[in-house]
Amino acid sequence: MTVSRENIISAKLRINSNFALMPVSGQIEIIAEINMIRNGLVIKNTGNIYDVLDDCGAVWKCKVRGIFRLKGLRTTNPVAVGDRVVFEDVSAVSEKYCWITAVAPRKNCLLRKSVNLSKQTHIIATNIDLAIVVASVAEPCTPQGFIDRTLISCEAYNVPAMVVFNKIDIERAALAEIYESAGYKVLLTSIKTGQGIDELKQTVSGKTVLFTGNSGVGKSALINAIDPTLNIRTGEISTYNEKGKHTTTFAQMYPFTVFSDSHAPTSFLIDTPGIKEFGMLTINTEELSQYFPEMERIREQCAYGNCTHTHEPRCAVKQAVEAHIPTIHPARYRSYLNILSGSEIPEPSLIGNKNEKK
Ligand SMILES: Nc1nc2c(ncn2[C@@H]2O[C@H](COP(=O)(O)OP(=O)(O)O)[C@@H](O)[C@H]2O)c(=O)[nH]1
Ligand SMILES: [Mg+2]
Ligand SMILES: [Zn+2]
Repeated sequence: MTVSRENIISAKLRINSNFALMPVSGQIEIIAEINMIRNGLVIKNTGNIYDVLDDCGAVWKCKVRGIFRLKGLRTTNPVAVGDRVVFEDVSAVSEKYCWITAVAPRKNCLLRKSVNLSKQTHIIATNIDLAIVVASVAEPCTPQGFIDRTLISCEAYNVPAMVVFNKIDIERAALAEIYESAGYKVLLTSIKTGQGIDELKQTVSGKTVLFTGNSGVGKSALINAIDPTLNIRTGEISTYNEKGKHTTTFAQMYPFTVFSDSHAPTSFLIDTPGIKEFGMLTINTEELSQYFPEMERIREQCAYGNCTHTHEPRCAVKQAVEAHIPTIHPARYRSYLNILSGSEIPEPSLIGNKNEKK
């Protein structure tokens, strides 16, 4: 086909290699210089660079165009792992990065305090179906208070949570019954013996799952056990460099096909660095027990509507503890009182209050 200068309609848009010189009708060809608009899922975020997985399984390096503002929230990253985004594919004009132009509304998100800027928060991940709080029974032993604070954050941010006690080959999980009686799903695992790994696979199937917990408990090892092809580095305890500052470690999402007869990823596993503290809500005294589901379940039986389950008469929670009714485990009640009374009051934060959503 001969193409003369006159019968080429040249638009002043950019060329996309897939769509340049599309024959339309007769002798006319159009050079359509149009940037492709694509949809994708953010699977990694380092600094201002985002890795976005498109629906065909390709990963694109993106940056954020324009300013995204979340209501009342100052974050170091406007977009985070787990976000569904719209981006402009500018690969045809060989720009290094594509541009994220929109972010879909989130169903939830988890934040932590920014490492560098104390007044800002960092979004760890969004759109989480399940947070797996990984606790280790030994080497290192995860303290109960740490598990409780993490669970409070999950409750407050509307993220369903469960507890996995890992390294069960070293020691028995003494704390497991506490969380079972509180109504959380609990799993005992070991990557050494393989205990609980099949059930863990079933649990994550079809979900976007965030693994959280202190450093060294086996988050990365568990994700590797679910999908051995991932080969995530494990045993990296040093999150501090020689100056005593955190090195930058980020959450990363791994698409994972649980059942090999399907090519599309059925699960998305998010590995996180050891997060000491989530950016917490301003939780006042009356509110705290809302984030202990076992207390929340019976609070209507307390004589006072705003019962803090401490000094009030005819308090169903205290009565349950005193009567050794297993629904309120004394260890959880003690933890509740510790958090209420002082140093353990969570840090103020700016988003995700359960009440605002209702
Ligand atoms: N004995 C034992 N060691 C484990 C188990 N899971 C992980 N580890 C070890 O614990 C160390 C830390 O694991 P890693 O996955 O890096 O922890 P992370 O910091 O939570 O990601 C590694 O040396 C693992 O081999 C387990 O079930 N049993
Ligand atoms: Mg790790
Ligand atoms: Zn009460």
